[in-house]
Amino acid sequence: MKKALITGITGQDGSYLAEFLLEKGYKVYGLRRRTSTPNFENIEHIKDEIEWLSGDLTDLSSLIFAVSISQPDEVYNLAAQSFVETSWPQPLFTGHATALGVTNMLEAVRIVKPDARFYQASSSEMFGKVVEIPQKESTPFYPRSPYGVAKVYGHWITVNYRESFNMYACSGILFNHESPRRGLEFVTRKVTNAVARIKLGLQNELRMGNLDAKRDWGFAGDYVKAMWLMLQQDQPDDFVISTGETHTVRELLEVAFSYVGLNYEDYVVIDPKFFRPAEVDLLLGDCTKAKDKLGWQLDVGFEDLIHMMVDADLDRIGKMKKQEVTTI
Ligand code: NAP
Ligand code: F7E
Repeated sequence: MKKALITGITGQDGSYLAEFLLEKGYKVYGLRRRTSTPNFENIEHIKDEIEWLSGDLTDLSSLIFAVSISQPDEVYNLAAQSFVETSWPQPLFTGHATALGVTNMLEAVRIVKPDARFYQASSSEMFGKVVEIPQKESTPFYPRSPYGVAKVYGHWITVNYRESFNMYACSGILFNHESPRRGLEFVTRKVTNAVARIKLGLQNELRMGNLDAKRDWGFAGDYVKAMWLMLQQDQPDDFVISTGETHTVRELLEVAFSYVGLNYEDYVVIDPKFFRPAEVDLLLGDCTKAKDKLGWQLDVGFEDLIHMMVDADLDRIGKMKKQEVTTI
């Protein structure tokens, strides 16, 4: 039985990856930081199948302990301060967790289990103010936020450990990927949650930032398969994972609102509060290398993804509303 250690297992990607690996027969260890209230929402359904370890990316001792206990064949480093907007008011925490946290995890693996295969969750945010369209593995980085800068460090330290210590370490440069388990502050989920609330009569406006930003949005369930594939190759390497399509935030609004028979222009209010100090205007990935070398392909397209998320939010909020009515 293969053993995998996942950091960031309570997040969107961690929960899909844990499901995927359990289905493949892996023993899954999940590193989880202590929180004052439980945050198992994404992982509740498989919570009892996971071996839980307590730790934090900023605490090397906890990572050494986690690798010693789990003796993993594969390590998926998904934990990070992952919300771009928060990286401006919290640049130092973002740097500690999202940048130096990667070195901590690599050190724990190098010291305790150097033959473990290592996946680093790198990001299309590294391309930032893009110097080439579409972006591929060889495109130079130009990050535009403390988050993007931290991810560039995480990417290069992963490459460096591969080259310095001959470790099997891969960096997956993933473009935006979404799902019903996406955090509520990210734009897709903010929109689908608001659409459901407006449809159910719980909200009547939606305050948004830059509607002209363009993103290459895919489904998280498809993307975690690529992470696993990267660790099954003969040689470690870095790969871009994307859909090869880009859409504006405005198109996202159109797709989500029209799905429930509404016009977004009747509800959306532009609020300067949601504009960023420096924006990433356009992301569009070229994942030819992943398709050719990994045989990776995606199943869910943009419109189906947004419809799936609206349906999930309608269902979740509808049930909560019903519960409230019956308890009153
Ligand atoms: P997410 O939902 O925000 O999950 C982040 C996870 O990291 C959570 O489990 C969180 O724990 C954990 N975490 C945060 N700080 C930590 C720390 N100091 N020590 C230990 N755990 C910590 O993110 P996601 O969307 O699943 O993304 C997974 C990874 O891929 C992240 O590294 C992200 O930056 C990267 N990425 C994401 C995308 C995307 O579009 N989703 C694209 C490219 C790269 P709590 O539950 O306690 O908060
Ligand atoms: O913003 C614009 C915003 O917060 C997307 C993370 O997973 O993907 C994600 O980062 C775009 C930006 O994601 C609102 O200005 C407009 O241009 O959903 P987001 P992100 O910043 O692209 C990358 C690949 C990661 O690695 C990150 O971890 O949407 N936008 N109005 C808005 N964004 C938000 N959040 N809220 C708005 O009201």
